[in-house]
Amino acid sequence: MKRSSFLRVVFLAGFLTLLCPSQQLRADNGYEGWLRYAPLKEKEREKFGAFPSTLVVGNDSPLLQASQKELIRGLRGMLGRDLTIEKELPKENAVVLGTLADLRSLAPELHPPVELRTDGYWLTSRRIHGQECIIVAGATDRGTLYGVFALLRKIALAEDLSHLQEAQAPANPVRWVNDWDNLDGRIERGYGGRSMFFENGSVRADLSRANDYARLLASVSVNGCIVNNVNANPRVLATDFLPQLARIADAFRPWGLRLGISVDLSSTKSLGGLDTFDPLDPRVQSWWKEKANEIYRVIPDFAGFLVKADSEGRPGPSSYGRTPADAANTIARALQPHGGIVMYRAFVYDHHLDWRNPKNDRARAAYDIFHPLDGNFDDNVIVQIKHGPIDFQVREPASPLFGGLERTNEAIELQITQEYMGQQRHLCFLVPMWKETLDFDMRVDGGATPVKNIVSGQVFHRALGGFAGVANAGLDANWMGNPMAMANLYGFARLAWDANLSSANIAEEWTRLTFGNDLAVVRAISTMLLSSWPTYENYTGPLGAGTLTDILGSHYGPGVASSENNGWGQWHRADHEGIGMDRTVATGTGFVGQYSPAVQKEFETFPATPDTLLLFFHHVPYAYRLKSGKTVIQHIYDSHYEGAERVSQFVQMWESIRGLVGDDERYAFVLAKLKYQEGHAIVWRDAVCNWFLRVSGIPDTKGRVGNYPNRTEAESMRLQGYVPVDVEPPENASGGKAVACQPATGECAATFHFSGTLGTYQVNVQYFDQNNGKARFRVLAGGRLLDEWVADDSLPNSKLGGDTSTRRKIGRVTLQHGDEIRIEGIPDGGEVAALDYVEINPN
Ligand code: GCW
Repeated sequence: MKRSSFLRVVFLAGFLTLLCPSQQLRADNGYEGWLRYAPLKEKEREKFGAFPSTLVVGNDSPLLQASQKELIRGLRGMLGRDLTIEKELPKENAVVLGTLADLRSLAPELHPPVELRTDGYWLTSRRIHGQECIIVAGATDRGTLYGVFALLRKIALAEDLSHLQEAQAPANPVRWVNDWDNLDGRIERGYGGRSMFFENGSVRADLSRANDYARLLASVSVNGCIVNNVNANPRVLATDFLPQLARIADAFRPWGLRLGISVDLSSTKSLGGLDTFDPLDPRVQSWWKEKANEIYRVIPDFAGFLVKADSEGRPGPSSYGRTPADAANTIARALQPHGGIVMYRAFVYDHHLDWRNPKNDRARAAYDIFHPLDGNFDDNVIVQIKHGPIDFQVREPASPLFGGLERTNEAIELQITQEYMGQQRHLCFLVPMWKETLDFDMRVDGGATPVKNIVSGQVFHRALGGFAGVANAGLDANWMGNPMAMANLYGFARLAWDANLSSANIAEEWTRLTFGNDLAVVRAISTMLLSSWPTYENYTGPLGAGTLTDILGSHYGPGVASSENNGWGQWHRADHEGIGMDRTVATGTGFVGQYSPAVQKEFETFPATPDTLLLFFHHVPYAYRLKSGKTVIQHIYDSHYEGAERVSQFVQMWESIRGLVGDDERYAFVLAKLKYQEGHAIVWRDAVCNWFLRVSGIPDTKGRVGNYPNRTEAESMRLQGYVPVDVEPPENASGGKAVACQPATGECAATFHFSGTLGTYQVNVQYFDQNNGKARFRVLAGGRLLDEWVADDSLPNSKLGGDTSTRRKIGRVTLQHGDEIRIEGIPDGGEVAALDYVEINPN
């Protein structure tokens, strides 16, 4: 279905639901995310038999109106109940909704058990004038809205409300998402379709999607959204563009979500007509002041600016010999009178580093640049720090900068969009990874100073700080390209509210809200989620070496050597003797010295360093023995086999809950993704293992690597029309080669004879699904058609290689000795119906 017609269907469905609330019209394509409000089971519903039927709302602000509508919508969906709205306290049980100030005028005797901080809420059940009431009271209107979502969450989780008493407030004042949307409608590192904000250089006419996004974000208490790419287009500040942005802010406002934008620091030149963007030039300073005034005239609750500067080619203060503090303060002073803030990214580094110099280290950059500026930033500036010192790799230590800014506001930047983590095609629940960083104790001045308490402002007594998450949700029906990826958006926001929540808790909560309370479902999905990151790590990058992905291209498939011999600084330094970056003070880049003395002790020596981060901090020979007792090289082999094997179990776990997850559409979608991941994990496994086998020359003690007895290479089959081609790098195809059907040929075939004995087998066809055509494949055995399909996925490459190599699994095939196996390929466009191998495994 085309997107536009699809959206029409979604909105029509929504409209019909409003018209006939009793009818359970469900569009379970993932659009509702964790806000499904699906009818509770009879038994669960009984718990809410005494739930009031009347609603009293304290004031009529837009946020309270949204709160009221949401409560009605949720109760209707889950309990099939409607609420009658009253102005005064009625003579019957009621839900009372409002700010603490509203509550005081209704029932002055009621006080929350603790003082509610900004955005906090209080849920309780109390008698007011003899009537049983459920009270939802917020410190502010926004807090009340969060309270409503919290109450609805409790109902969805079928919690007992009879002794309701909960007062909560967010640990972090800043809980923002960053969306890297370009004004032309593309999203940088977005895997959920095109932008919901922009198209063709303008803000979209229809912003209903942005409104729904704001609702989703508000339900988990996100309070700010940067709507455009950090690689910012100066046009976003143009006078005629601001009213367009104001329309997005309008769509966000009922949900308490404030709009902010990324800005290009050279806007004074490219847009403002000045001949400079020197932050200390008075003309530059007054340009920013006037621009801020102009913004606040159309967006009175504008949140602030996000800045990427002196980074990956973005202009910045270094052009004028100025510091990030100079630049941040200039624009912060423009925003300050209006209450706006500047999020200045610490992701500042030189991507033309000389890789031949063993002392060079990109990981050092943020601390080297920002630590000396501590105390120089204005109070409405927050330094936004990626969680690790490199760039969202599968395993990084906490950035030492968190411990290096005692007199500066900080925020942690987490990447929700799975750029390096399988791009939403692979299941990878990132909450456990984020928690490792949040819980990491920087031991500043010897005390307990975990990252979570630093960014919240608690440790260094900062008034501002918090979380920024790169979300990149798009127009896809399910927002992120995969319903399972929504667990990361949910988890990010829950941690921003309370970083002490456990991964298990968040996984279970999300699963119940998204797929229902069936215990088998909750168990299976939570298990999958919680083991998915270590699994992904296992088949991609080992022991802190970083993701071994193609860092020069898609950041998706394997590309082990791509990080070496270039200036990007994502080096793992693997050669024929060993692997890892020596970052020690004694012999390496000195990066370890950026941590507090207590933390330095954890990383400076081999024996102290945990296995998981060994190669991040040290260069070791392949025969080095880990704490696990394995050698490094055997660990690389074993972990890759274990990881790939584990994904097969995910497929089985998912299949075990068929029929229990509420609807077939999401079930089938996720199953297809998991099956794809199962095949791609093998591509990863083989590429990484073969690369290390070739480079180290040390065989796998278990004899698996380089040894594939059940495979027949396509290049060794009898080829009609197909021609063998080299694949680069060679480890990304079995035997380094594939066969391609050159377009002129029209149709090709590759055949061989089965050499095993009579039995049932599983036939795996490894082919390449390029994104520049829709080739077709047919597989026949002994003249019988086994399977046929169209290679129409949109993987991130048009070439044959690790991004496009895909497995088709054909289960339970009866074969006998001598059967002819024939694969036919019909190319399309630039796609050459390429094949890598066929593997026939006993069932
Ligand atoms: O990891 C890199 C990404 C870039 C991104 C950059 C950043 C927006 O590959 O796409 O640019 O990080 O975080 O600024």
